[in-house]
Amino acid sequence: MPTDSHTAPATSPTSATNATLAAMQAIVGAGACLSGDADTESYVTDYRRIYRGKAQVVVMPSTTEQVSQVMAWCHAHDVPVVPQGGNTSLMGGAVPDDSGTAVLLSLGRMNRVLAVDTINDTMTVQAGVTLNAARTAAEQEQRLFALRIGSEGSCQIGGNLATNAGGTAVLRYGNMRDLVLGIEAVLPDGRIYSSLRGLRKDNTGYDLKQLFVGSEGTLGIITAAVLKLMPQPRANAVAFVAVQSPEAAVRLLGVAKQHGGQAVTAFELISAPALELVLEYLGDVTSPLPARHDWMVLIELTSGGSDESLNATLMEILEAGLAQELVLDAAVAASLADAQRFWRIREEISDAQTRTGGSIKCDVSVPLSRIAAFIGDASAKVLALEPAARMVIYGHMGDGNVHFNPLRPKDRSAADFLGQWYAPISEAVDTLAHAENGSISAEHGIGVAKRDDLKRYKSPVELELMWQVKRALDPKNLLNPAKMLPRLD
Ligand code: FAD
Ligand code: S2G
Ligand code: ZN
Repeated sequence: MPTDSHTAPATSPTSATNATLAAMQAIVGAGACLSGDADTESYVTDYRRIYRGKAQVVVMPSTTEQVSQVMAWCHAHDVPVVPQGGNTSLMGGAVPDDSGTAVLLSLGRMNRVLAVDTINDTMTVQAGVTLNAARTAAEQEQRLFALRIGSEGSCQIGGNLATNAGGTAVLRYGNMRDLVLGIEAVLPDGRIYSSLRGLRKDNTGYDLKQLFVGSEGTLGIITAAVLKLMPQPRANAVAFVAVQSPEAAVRLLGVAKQHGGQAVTAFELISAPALELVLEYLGDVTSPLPARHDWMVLIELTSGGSDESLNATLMEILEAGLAQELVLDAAVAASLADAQRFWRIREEISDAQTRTGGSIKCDVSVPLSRIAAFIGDASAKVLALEPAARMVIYGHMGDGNVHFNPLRPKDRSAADFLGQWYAPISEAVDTLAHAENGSISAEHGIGVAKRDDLKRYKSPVELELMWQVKRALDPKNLLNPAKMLPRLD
């Protein structure tokens, strides 16, 4: 796993830090700045506590104007800036390197919902609004903001945009790129770009806002956004289904789409080791199914109709799946509590891995028609290397995306397992995904973790173009330097 070290700062950290701290305090006030290792520790350590860096100052602006002034000062003084939202990303992109030269700019204080327009079906929010707060604000107006990911309590809309977050409802509603209509962002030199318009059609030149989506804080600091709102579904039907194999799961998805059409909202694969891990981690939940099965899927249908008719559609899907010998067993949620229990099992798999340690994260996507073959080939490859690896495979199969995360055997430490297998296993899995015309990062981005791998999987033209965009917007390479883009020299 690459770590990152830069050249030591030009001047002694103390003098630089004092000057920077004074300048930041003059812009945002002393109460909105942190310095010193103890106060900044939680900001400079990533969610999985794998990447630890150092910051001159953590600055917490409360307005776009303050962000602009912070960026203009750092630009004039050649101080790198790392934007941070909820610090829940998993690729090391939201924390500074250990040089101690960077300012960490946290958007957490810019957390206001600015407007909800239920006629235009849009919501305008500041970047520091958490995903949960955004979803709640939409719900209060009988609308749905459709992004749904397990970190919603902490992750922020700015970070969701900067990582083009996906999650468990992409199958129905798309990812953040599909859910945004306008963005306001502060550029590396402090200029403010704004397209905070709630238009679903606007063909007036390049779609500049989309440059910032998925840019991982390397092109601009997102300070606000206009988000699409959807009708709030009235009916919901969920089932936890045992299937013969990943191939049977893909065919069952086809049956679900045939019978359920647009109502198919989520289709999440769960392997037996993934279920065993999360049940052990939760401790207070049992499997929804009486027997053990190698493969399961969580299916969710939602619609504006009645629960009865949607459940009838779900039963049709399961009966057709049984008739075609795709389905081995199924637990259908008979209440909201059941549905929530099924979802809790699915959503907690991620933290179960983090708590266990020793998870080799391969967040891959391949064409849906190839995902079963990929899972078979990649599993065989990993088990040939390490027969005792726990094959924690789960996630958004409906999007062609699985979290193919081999996990350390119970009797091996995380450090030992990752030390021996992180590189060979992630390279073997990523190479197989690439061979299937797939992606080595379907939703979590590149950060530092996958930066150097990118050179193997992106064409020279793609890498050159990305660097040309980076140089055009950030010629001093101050915004989130050494993240996402590998050096080409
Ligand atoms: P941060 O971690 O703070 O930052 C992420 C990146 O964006 C960094 O490069 C940072 O510099 C940049 N950035 C942050 N804010 C801004 C801004 N305002 N302007 C410009 N750049 C910015 N991800 C998924 O896609 N799907 C999932 O299903 C999913 N499930 C998860 C479950 C758990 C339990 C956890 C811990 C994480 C999960 N994630 C998932 C990963 C993570 O939550 C997402 O990537 C999320 O979008 C990150 O948001 P954040 O605000 O925490 O960003
Ligand atoms: C999810 C979380 C990250 C991981 O749960 O859908 O995106 O691989 C993942 O643990
Ligand atoms: Zn995911």
